[in-house]
Amino acid sequence: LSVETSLIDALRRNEFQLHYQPQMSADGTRVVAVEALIRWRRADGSMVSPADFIPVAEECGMILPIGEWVLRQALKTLHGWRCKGLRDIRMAVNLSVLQLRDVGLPALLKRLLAEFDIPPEALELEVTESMAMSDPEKTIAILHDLRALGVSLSIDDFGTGYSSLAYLKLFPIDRLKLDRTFVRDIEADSADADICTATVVMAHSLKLQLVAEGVETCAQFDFLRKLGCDLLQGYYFHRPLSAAAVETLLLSQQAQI
Ligand code: G
Ligand code: G
Ligand code: MN
Ligand code: NA
Repeated sequence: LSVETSLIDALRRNEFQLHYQPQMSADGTRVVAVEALIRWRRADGSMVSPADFIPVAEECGMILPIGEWVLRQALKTLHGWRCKGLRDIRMAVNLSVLQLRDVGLPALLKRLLAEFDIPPEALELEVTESMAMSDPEKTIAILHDLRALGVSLSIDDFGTGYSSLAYLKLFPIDRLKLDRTFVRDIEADSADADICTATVVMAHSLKLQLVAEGVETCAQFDFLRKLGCDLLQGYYFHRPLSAAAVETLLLSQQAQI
């Protein structure tokens, strides 16, 4: 059986799930956003990593229906939280390059935002640096169309692709997500620490927020907090969680105010 067939079956049998990883405020105390991350739990209980099946889904075209499922599920979850009074949370969703280039994307987003009564700014779309830079002129036009809907935009895995700063400054985006490979060795590798520092300065001079990814230790958190990172994401704070676990977290956070 081809993987394509099993991806079609997986969608039909509801084998995909979303987990949500919190993004913390600069001081590390509050959850201000979550990133939706897809999981495939097969009928036999085994888990398949998106790193393995997303590239296959991109090749066989299944990424469009899967990507639509992700957007719908993420907004449905957000709607559920908002109905419980948890209205200050942003939902970030990863886009594949085929979704980004799909002419139907703005209409799909508009429809889903209306269906779940979500203010557009509560949705953030993550586009990787390599996707964005593979055809930057086209990306600028598409990002402007998405921006016109009012959604937030971020560049994911920043620092790992071939970036053109000339184009970066033309992208109508809200934030950069510094790739976790730079965060990982902050303590051991002074070049990586310097890259983190320079990227925060650059992001801020472009009026962008900087999200540090892959924060795993207190020392990394301290370093990044002192740099003035705007948002922090990583296992040190939270792993990707179920919707129910995030809800509990948000409710307890709200009770503290
Ligand atoms: O969550 P995890 O580390 O297993 O994710 C592995 C990779 O899969 C990451 O690069 C992540 O961006 C990507 N990924 C996770 N969920 C989605 C999704 O819903 N859509 C797309 N296109 N990529 C995703
Ligand atoms: O490419 P993208 O940034 O979308 O991928 C997010 C992936 O990073 C998810 O699969 C998530 O599980 C993983 N991730 C999140 N936080 C950490 C972390 O602190 N350390 C590591 N190694 N991976 C992380
Ligand atoms: Mn991401
Ligand atoms: Na990333």
